[in-house]
Amino acid sequence: MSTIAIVGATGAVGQEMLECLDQRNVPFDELVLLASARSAGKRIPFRGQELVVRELTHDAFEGIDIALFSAGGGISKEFGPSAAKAGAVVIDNSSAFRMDADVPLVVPEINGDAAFNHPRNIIANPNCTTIVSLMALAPLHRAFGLKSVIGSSYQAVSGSGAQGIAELDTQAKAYAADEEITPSVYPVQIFSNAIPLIGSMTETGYTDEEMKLTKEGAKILDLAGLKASITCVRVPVMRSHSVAITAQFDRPVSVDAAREAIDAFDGVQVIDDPANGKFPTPLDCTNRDDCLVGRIRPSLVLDNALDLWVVGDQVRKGAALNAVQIAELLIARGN
Ligand code: 2RA
Repeated sequence: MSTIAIVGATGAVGQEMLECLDQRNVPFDELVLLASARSAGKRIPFRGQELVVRELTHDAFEGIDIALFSAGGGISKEFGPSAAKAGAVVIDNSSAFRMDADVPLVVPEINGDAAFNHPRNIIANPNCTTIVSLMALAPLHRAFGLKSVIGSSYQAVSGSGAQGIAELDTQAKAYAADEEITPSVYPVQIFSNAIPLIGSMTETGYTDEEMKLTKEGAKILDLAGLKASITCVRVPVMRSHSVAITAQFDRPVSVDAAREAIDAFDGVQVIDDPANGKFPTPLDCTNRDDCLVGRIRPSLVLDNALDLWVVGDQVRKGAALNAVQIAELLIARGN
């Protein structure tokens, strides 16, 4: 079996990785938790025992078979190559290596086989909004040939990590107490608000977050000509992302055929009877593995196109679960 390390074990995604490893009974010999010197020594309960967090250093990866990274791009860039050199397969949740040609970018249900070709011993976990969007788009692409995507995302504060969750909680309590709300994580108040800017602006007029769906989607679907135009919005939701999508295809598409294609795909379910109050919301998918799709309808604007709504737990399938599923693929094949 394997020795697994989690880098960033005390963060929101790191904690969720522990949950996923436990709940899915992922087989391993030893679990090593690595974090900053500030967190070293912390004791984290796991399967009735307590794991002691070790300090992340360049030589902390001896004997590690799989290193799950979720500590930000800077940490991944600094320590990922050391882990890979020590023989660990790095599964990195940051954007550090996602677009490197020799690093596979993997959603197991979509392009799982790509995980086995990792010449640098590094595998990249896609951006959460990309994962959630593609869990709806991938089955439709296979059935009808995806051509273009136009969308808007409604992204949970968990996308900003534990600090984002704490910010919304603090502001909600301040609002309830009729106290002044002072933004800190975001440029403006997030409670009872929506912020149409996630990440940093690029010369295209889109943010780097918005450009990820185009770039990462094309790589994961192996669809070089994919066009995607999305507006990413931060909303006062705790931990699940939602994406409203208009998707155009090469071939004619029907709502029934789309529902059938999505329902037949692992990791995603259709909840789509809005006339009878059945549609998926961020709360419906929170703490769940599956992404949920609804409001599927013919586009009123484009030919061979559908409008739809997809939700997914940003911390779980959008980050931790996807990374753990990649690790499961490697373990099942003996790394
Ligand atoms: C966000 N997708 O939601 C980005 C990073 N997790 O902030």
